[in-house]
Amino acid sequence: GPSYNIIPEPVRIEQKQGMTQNLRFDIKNAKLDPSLGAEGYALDITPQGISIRYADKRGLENAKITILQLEDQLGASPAGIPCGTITDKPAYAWRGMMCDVARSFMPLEDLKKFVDVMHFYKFNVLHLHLTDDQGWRFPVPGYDRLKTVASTRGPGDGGGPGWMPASSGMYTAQELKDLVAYCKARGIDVVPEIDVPGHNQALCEAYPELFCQNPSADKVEAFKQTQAYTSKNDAQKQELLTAPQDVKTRRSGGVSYHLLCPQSKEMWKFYEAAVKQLADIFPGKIIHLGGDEAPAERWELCAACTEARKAKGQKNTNEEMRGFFKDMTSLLAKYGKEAQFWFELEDDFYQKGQTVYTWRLGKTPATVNATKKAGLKLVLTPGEHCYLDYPQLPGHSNRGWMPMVTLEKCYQLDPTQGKPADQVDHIVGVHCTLWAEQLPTLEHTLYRAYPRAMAVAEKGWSPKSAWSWERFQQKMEAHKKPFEKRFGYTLERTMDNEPAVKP
Ligand code: NAG
Repeated sequence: GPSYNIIPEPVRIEQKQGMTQNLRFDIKNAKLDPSLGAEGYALDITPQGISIRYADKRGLENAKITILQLEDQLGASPAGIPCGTITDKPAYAWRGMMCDVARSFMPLEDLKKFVDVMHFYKFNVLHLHLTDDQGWRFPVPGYDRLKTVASTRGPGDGGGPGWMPASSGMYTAQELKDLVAYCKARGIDVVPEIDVPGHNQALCEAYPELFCQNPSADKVEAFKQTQAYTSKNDAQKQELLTAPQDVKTRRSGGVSYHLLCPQSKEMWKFYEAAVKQLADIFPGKIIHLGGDEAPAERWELCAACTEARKAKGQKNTNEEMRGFFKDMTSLLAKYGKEAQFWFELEDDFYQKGQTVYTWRLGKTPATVNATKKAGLKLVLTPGEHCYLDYPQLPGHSNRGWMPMVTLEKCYQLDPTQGKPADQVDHIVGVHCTLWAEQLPTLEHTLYRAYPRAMAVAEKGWSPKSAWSWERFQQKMEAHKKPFEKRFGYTLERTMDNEPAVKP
């Protein structure tokens, strides 16, 4: 029968005779044992207390978390919990959560609370989405308008879908270094993201010269005759032809047409300074470059881009995108960093060996195959299971368009994709997103993040043989009370206890 209420479920549990009320351990007696495998640990739970073996620094952290969860269980059953041994290590090396501090700024203290909870479920990557249309959140020396212009956003237009409370704020470099240290102490890596070449209206308001400039009147007239233009609605038509000098930090969700101009020297100078700054703050190897949702109409229209495509023999804007990603990747390499991207299925934008994320609804099976063929590594963030900004209970707001992602739907994530191991050996792990257009505070974010992230955590950690939806639900129920005590935050999700989005 059920023994330990541990999420994610350990690889192996051997129950022994007897019960214990004694979960004490002496960290000085913990034994290093690399044979347990990366991040692995083993616990011997006896009436005399617990002894620990661990494979590495993270393994020791994981052992401590498991013991905390056992303490919670003992708290609920004072007669004792069963004796036994636990031998454990993660199925996947990458278990991440993305926090979108660009759409809604989150003060450092709140970010640390977000980290505390993800740590409790053995996530090991914090992905910070630091820039987007709605805000720029870290300083770059010499570019003061990032703070005075790009880090401030007014409230969204009107109520209903697309409406967002105002949000302003920028971290100092020192605050971000504090966060990195806080995460490091808990075995968590931090991956910063700067989204290029789209998703950048905040930057555009501050520094319009980094973006494609308006095309000539002739070109605009000709463009107006094309299907690409006539098929758009009036608002889209207007946005598309707005001069970068008139673009404002975006106050709704959606996709911006304004792209960085790969032909702008100032643009490369700016990103060199930005990458240098990120390299100074974040010791990890990775910088996520976004790369999602960058409609290419303005590259098509831009005189400088058109000329450059011709000169370089690029047949179209897809080839231009590939070239741009390659140049950005080289810029990162100068600072010892590797690029990651949100995968856009339609096109072959990436360099062999790079890591991309599958995210688009319905696209994951095809993406798994395409990335395997292209020699890419893959992080699983399918919208159907891992987009935790989506509603979790029928009756919760879907913001006008979002699909329902119930806890059970999250638990249905299968990182093996039901395929033979050699077809999915490029999958490095699982990742949740908390896009924050409609998540203005930590409270809103945690409400949507949990308990669903616990399901994703189990799928990233536990082997298939240890998965059980029935058991998972029981364990989640058992976590509710102690979770509230630990984090001062409820795991109850009802029809009407979601915090409202207020101005
Ligand atoms: C996606 C956008 C994201 C947005 C989210 C809302 C990606 C890679 N891009 O379309 O900017 O916040 O939807 O769920 O997810």
